[in-house]
Amino acid sequence: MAAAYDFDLFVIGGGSGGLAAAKQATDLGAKVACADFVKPSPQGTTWGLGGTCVNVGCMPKKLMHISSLYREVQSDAHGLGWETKASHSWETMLANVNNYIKSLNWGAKTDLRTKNVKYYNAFATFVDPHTLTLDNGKGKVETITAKYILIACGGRPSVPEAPGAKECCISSDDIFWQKKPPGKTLVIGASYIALECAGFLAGFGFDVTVMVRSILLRGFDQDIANMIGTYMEKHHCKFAREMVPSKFEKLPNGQVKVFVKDAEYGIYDTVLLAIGRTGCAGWLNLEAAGLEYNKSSGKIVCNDHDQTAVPHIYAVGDVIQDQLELTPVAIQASKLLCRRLFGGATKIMDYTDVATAVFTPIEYGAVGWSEEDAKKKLGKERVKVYHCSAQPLEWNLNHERKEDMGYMKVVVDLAEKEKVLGVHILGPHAGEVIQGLSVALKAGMTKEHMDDCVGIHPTFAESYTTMTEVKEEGMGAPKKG
Ligand code: FAD
Ligand code: NA7
Repeated sequence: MAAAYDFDLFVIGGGSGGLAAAKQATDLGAKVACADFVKPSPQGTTWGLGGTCVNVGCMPKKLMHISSLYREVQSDAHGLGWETKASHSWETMLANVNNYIKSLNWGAKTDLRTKNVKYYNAFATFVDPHTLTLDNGKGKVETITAKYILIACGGRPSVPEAPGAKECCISSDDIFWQKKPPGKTLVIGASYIALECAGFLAGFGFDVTVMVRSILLRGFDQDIANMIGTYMEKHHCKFAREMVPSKFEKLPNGQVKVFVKDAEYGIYDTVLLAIGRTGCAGWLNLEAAGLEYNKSSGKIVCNDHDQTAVPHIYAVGDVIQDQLELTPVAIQASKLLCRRLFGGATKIMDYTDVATAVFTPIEYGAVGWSEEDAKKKLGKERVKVYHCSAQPLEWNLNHERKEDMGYMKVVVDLAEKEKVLGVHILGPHAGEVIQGLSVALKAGMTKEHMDDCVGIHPTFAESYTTMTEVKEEGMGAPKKG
């Protein structure tokens, strides 16, 4: 008897979530296909298989961040006896980063072929709840059916209403592929993509200003957000506070004139928008599947089993409403979903206490609640905050860094034997440090566990094992731990 559907699972989107789902499902014996198609950015940038993380997100961002840190590392090295200072080539970095990304695109495609996942380089839209059309953009249109459909189409950078924004500005979809050095740059937005991009551009020596509408790093611990701002300001990055652009105009020489309240604010070689991201659900003709989505966020509501309002249609990753937009989150949710669909498993995604890092020039790693969150959720009386400042050893010998400080904060619940609710670290390799602490936090660590732990000397992170100072209400960072 012929199968009722062409595929057991059809995945829309070959990014972090989609590829993980396709591979997990096929490993469990399902007949799987995946469509990935990249619509060019308004500036015409496009890329290969692998989604945001690989092409225009985590990977190029982290490589450029690491590259930019070498400026400070060289200055530290000077204090340790090294004489020379090297110069940086945007063009060389870009060519090498782009070639590396292309190798990842190739690897992703080979992976699908090896695992017998049918890959369509085509744009998918719904015809009915079990049927999709696949348009390869070159005249080939196919129709397929699937028992289960997984929407993993991610999101794209939002564009503000201000006239000229679309024509004059670039976004994170462009900067990692832009062959020309960006020059004098205005970054608009103050969340982590904005600050990370501003940070690495300033690190390369470009003249960079960040235009901030309200606060830095909304949703993150605000003491630390402000310390990042102070550090970046000291390290070659300017901030224009409480401002939004009202208009953009392209000048004949290609530069962009930026207006605030319709008065000229400045002229820039590059204006980079990083004002958040919009889900791509609006592209899928979801109405044909009987599925609704949030028209302003472009996202889909799912239950805790990743299931949409149409039971055989699921969604994971950045396209889900009100969830963390992070690669490992999309991957984990996808794998667990496919194990439930095809492997008889029952475990669902746990979105709590997911560790994250902000790769600003001084890195920030966090897991669990911020001080603000903890006090809002439990009340001020129940929350105690330990903190300390510490200086990485190598900064001590660099006279330009005498004032630079790292910082750590541990938020605990007084009603639960000082169970740790949140850990925050600001300093070198914060992402690496917080990853280990996130396991401990997940396992129910208390402050006593931290105190009982013997530190590794001399490291920056050892300060976690010796924290005694309690943060009083309204207190800033202590001078030195
Ligand atoms: P995506 O990876 O975006 O994949 C979706 C794919 O579907 C895309 O290829 C898209 O073109 C395709 N598609 C869309 N519609 C269709 C359609 N109709 N038919 C076919 N294909 C379609 N996360 C971290 O964990 N750490 C970081 O350091 C980090 N840094 C970031 C830096 C930047 C600048 C950005 C933008 C993001 C960063 N992220 C980071 C977030 C991370 O990249 C995303 O959370 C992750 O890629 C989401 O995966 P996804 O599978 O949901 O979607
Ligand atoms: P976020 O986290 O959504 O933050 C958006 C930032 O842009 C934030 O600072 C906003 O300021 C600011 N914003 C939003 N709209 C505007 C307008 N119209 N004008 C000026 N500034 C604005 O975005 P990101 O891009 O950093 O990250 C998105 C996700 O992608 C993130 O979770 C990653 O995991 C991947 P506000 O604080 O609202 O005043």
